[in-house]
Amino acid sequence: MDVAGSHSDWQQRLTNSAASELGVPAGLETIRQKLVRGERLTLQDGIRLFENTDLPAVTRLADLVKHSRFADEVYFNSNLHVNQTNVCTLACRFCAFRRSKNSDGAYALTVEEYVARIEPWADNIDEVHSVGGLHPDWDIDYYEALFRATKDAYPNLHIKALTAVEIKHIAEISNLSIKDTLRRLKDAGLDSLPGGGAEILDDDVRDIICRGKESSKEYLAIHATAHEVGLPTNCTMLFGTVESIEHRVQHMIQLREQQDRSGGFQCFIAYPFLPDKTRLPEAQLATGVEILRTIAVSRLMLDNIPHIKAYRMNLGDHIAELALSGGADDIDGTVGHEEIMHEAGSTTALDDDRQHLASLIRDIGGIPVQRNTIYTRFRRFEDDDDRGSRPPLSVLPMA
Ligand code: V47
Repeated sequence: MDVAGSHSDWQQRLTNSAASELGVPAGLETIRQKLVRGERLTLQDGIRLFENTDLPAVTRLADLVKHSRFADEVYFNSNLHVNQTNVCTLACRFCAFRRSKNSDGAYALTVEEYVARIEPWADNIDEVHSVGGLHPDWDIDYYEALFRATKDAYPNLHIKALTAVEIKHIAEISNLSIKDTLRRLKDAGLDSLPGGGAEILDDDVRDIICRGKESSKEYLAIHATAHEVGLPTNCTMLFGTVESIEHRVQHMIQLREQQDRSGGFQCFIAYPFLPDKTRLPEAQLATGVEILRTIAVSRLMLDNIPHIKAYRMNLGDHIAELALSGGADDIDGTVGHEEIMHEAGSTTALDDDRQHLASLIRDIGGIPVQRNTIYTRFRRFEDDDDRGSRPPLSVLPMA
């Protein structure tokens, strides 16, 4: 699977661009030259970018690469998040969302309840994004029924669901291989996998922040298998817990190498740890500068993952906007309902207003373009594209 697009086209534009007029400081000149020559950045380059205190220079380089690929366009989609359960057999220390099965606030949606959650939004969305806890009693039968019922009710809806560790859990309790699990879920209607759960791809760090979760190798292997069976996926990084800068760069390099092998990552999302109601008092937490630098470095390191998402449900509108000027090209979707980041302290407004997303994008000089989940259909968003005034994107002819 190749979602990376034509490397040579954007690389050529980058080479031809006015990069040399940018006034890149001496410390970054070698890296700029490598980018212009289309050379891969190394671990040391990544660390040097992180250690460079000239944030505008780093974000300018990232913005240059973003513009070489996508010019002024910035992408978003119309989607809804529905979490099928918060019951989880794991207890990751960074997670404020999970509950034990019989505790206050624990819930597990029936298939009917899940489908009913979508109903009020169905005319305005083309993607449902669903992740949840590792429910001790749900095997593949529940998820097959869930996806079948969803597709029966909303055939045009793209189902992006289940993180790698959920796939592992379903496979284990259903006595199936990862590949058979993914194949069966795909047959039932699953269209792609979100990127959650990568955290930091280092098993010592994982042992501190999410003991018992899938290993780094397993995260990559499950995504590779998804790519193999024809399911595109996203990938993520949770930063600002206990990891070092080197861990972050190594994380990006591992994703880059996996992408070389299996090619199905569509986008990368880096989000900082939000600490409310979590159990990680030793977390470093990331400042605004650190967040912007991390997203910019990801654009520069991940030369084979086309899209870099600034997830406003985690970052908030202000930082998300700035990230769009520093390497990110995507602001995710309308979302509608969100629990994971809001339980942990996010105050980002929950709305389904495409006008609002478009205005954030225009604010940084971008052209808002509505995309579908797998970035194969695009439509410029116009001022009169009011919420609810058009059929869902999936049934519109694309320009
Ligand atoms: O896997 C959990 C993270 C992820 C916290 O693929 C936290 O398009 C910060 O992955 N602070 C779920 N982060 C969200 C996710 C995602 C979101 C939007 C789009 C896509 C996509 C993926 O949230 C979890 C975990 O890594 N998370 N708790 C927290 N306290």
